[in-house]
Amino acid sequence: MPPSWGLTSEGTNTRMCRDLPHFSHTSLALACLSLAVACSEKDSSSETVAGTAAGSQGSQSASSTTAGSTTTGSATTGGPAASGSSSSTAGVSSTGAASSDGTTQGTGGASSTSGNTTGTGGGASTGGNTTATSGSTTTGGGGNPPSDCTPDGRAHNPMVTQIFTADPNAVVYGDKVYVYTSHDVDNQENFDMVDYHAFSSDDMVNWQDHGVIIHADSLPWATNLYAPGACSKDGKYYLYIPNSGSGIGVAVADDPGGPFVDPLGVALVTKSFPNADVPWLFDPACFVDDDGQGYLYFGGGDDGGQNARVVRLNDDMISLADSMATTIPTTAFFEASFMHKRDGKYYFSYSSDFSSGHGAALEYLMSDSPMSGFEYKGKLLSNASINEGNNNHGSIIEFAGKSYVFYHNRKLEQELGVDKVNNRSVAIQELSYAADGTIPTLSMSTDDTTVSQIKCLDGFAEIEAERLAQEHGIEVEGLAGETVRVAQIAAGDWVAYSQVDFRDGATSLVAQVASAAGGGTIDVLIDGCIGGGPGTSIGSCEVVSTGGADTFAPLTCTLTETSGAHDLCLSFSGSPAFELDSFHLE
Ligand code: FUB
Repeated sequence: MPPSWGLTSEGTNTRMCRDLPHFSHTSLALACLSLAVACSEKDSSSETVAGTAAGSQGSQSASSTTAGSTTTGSATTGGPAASGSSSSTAGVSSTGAASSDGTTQGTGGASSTSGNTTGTGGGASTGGNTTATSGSTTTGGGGNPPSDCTPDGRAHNPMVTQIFTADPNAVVYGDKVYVYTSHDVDNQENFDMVDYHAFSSDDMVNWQDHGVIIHADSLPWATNLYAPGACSKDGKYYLYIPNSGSGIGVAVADDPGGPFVDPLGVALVTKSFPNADVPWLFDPACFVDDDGQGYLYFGGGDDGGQNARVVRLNDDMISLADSMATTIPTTAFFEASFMHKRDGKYYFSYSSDFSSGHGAALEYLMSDSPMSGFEYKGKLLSNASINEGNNNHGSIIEFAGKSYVFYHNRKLEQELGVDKVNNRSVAIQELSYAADGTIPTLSMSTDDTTVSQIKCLDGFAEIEAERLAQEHGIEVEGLAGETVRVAQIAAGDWVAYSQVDFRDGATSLVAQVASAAGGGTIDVLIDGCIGGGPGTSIGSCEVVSTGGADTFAPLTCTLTETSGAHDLCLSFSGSPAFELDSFHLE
């Protein structure tokens, strides 16, 4: 990714296939996939089946000032801070299990509930493994009650720009949508992915990046992490993980935002499992039916549509209940299995092959049963030139009364001039159903904005800085469950949040920043700033030292009093030398 968009080159990712040539059209791309699979497969003899853009805003508002933001003695948690990412959030304490960053699962003792008392140090959080807790469980804010806020926001296409994302597996957990994605490595020629990110939202526009939720380094049986599949059962969250096209394993988490851990240490499904010897043993999709029965769908390969498989899972979700996989006969099946259920009907969707009339569309079957009796119904999403005649991968959810399809496109890489067909990005569109339950074919959109925002983002609750509607130039760094934060901030970069509720009036923005020596300015802008427009400045503050590059402390920016719903941007200027964890309004 060009530096202007700030993606770093993740140095450790490419293990194999580095030297494969660049494939730029369909047939060669298919060859590429096969080669990538072949050359990244691990020694099959060791297989084990377990258990049977824009420039500086230049809005130098003179209106406000920095606040103290000292950090010493601030309440930090213990617990190992892995990966050198910063350790703790000063003053925002939470206890309990390492909830994923920003999901309000930690119960937390003295967690900041007033929303305006962050950074007071004192009551250090407890909790052995509660590193960081950037997700400070601030709920509700001090000051005035939430307004009757009607958002006027639209999801962006693609929905994430800080990294390339692909193969979205969207799932609704509680009142949030979680999207588990492959992470395309910058400039990858093939499929060199080695970790996964999860993104969550309760409004479909502001998407929280939960950081790296699992990495191939923790999976002894896997090298390249292709499309993941996610589902939940009995309070645990499962991620089914393919090792390119050679096998599927599983990881488990207590929080949907991770971190995920492999309980087996070996693949769950390999080609030695009866009837699982498909050309590409990958693209798992898990589905838990209303009766609690879990199913794992998978498969891929271009030979007559007979490579889709399903196998039942045991209650533990980490072992197989069937003695052999069942074939799901399809039309033009290629890859990207997905299962969802609506009004008692089972929908098995997939990406079709490149034969005439198909062309990597998302197509689907319907049945009254999860394992058999499927009828081909046609395309639900046609592919488009934005995908350069290359692969597609989708998932479908029902959320807050609407239906959505998630898929990937090549819009961002084309805008960036990256010219790699395998730097993909996830997009969202609304889906509709006919009265008989079939899905009218949708055209893939290239619009900059797609679905409507469902609700406002409460500015008086702590907002993770990486809960982004859009960004320019920054990176999101950190491991799930630790301090995931906005990092590598340079002058001209910005982060944007859609339709933030300022309630009856906010007069300051309190940001959790970490800076060794200080440096840089945060300009607070509203309206017209998403996408890099100038917006309207309502305040700014200079970043001072917090006592350490990993020491987060509150920095208060005084604002021109502002109320109601506004797009909110934090634009960085000067010589930024800080990272940003979260913020709230007061
Ligand atoms: O991302 C790698 C592979 O590309 C996936 O496993 C396929 O579904 C295709 O999207």
